[in-house]
Amino acid sequence: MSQASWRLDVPAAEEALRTLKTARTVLMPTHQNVDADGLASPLAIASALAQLGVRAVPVLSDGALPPSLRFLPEVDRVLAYGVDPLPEYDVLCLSDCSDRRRLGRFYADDPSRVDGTIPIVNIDHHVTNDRFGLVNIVEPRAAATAEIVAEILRVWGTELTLSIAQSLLAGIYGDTLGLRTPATTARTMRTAADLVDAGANPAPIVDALFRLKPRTTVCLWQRALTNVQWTGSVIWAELTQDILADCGAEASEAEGLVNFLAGTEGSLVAAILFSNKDGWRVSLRSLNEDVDVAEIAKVFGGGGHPRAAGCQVTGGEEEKMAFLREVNERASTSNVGTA
Ligand SMILES: [Mn+2]
Repeated sequence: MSQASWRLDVPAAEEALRTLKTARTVLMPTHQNVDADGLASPLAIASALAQLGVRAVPVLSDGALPPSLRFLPEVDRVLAYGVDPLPEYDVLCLSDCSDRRRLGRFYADDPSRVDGTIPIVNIDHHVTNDRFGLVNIVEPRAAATAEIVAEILRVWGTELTLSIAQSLLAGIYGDTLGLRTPATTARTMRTAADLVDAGANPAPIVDALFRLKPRTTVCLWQRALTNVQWTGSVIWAELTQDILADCGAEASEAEGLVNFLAGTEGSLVAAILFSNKDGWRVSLRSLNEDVDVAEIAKVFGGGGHPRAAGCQVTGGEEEKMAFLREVNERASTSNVGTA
């Protein structure tokens, strides 16, 4: 299905650069549970700003670098929140962050950090983005924030170095699962091809993001798959802190699992429920065009994309089952005669 192409808001891209250039230091906190797009985008922007003599520092809001993202170029320049001291900063640039609460502990420890007192440049492709920035470049039709960043850097006149090209391609591949998702357009592919022309190499990206996995991930999948359950058309599995600890695994290692479950015949939605102290953090996926999991997640205070979203369920077993029943109901009623 071809989609109407989007057009970069060029004046906003120029205004973003003007704002970023006023900074002595730009801080770039990532969203929590950072993924390839969420980290590669700020890395590419930081490199582009370095060409202009502007210091920009990406910060992992969760305080840790997911092992699968260690391959990203110049990842050594990334700080870990709560581990490394934060530099003084006078402009914030958030990329791939649909709302400020997604900044995890960086937000929770002090919400006034992102109340607008320090100007925010907001670059994102989530349809649920609430345009919280002083400058907002939000394009939901882009398959990845990195796809938008590639356009922005063109406007900025950035030299497309090997590491910038590799970062941006990693961001695009990450969100499109290697140019395979419905959000992937001809334009996405052309941008990817331009990046390959600039020297980016897809092979190590595909290996790092989709093939290589630690043993802990196999342990996690093994434990999760023995506990797969159905609530109507919702296929789901719960991962407790105990399971994560037994396997020595991180929650981020279950991302592939929820995508795997989403391809199960007869399912409309796949969910992984990660238990936490308040209840569960839920990751939702659907392959069905008629089911918008971002809309479903929104009902529970979450957000994301039509095919991939997340939210928090607060409470106990009763609230958990009520949540799953409601997801099933919303998925089933939004859908006419499928699966
Ligand atoms: Mn993204």
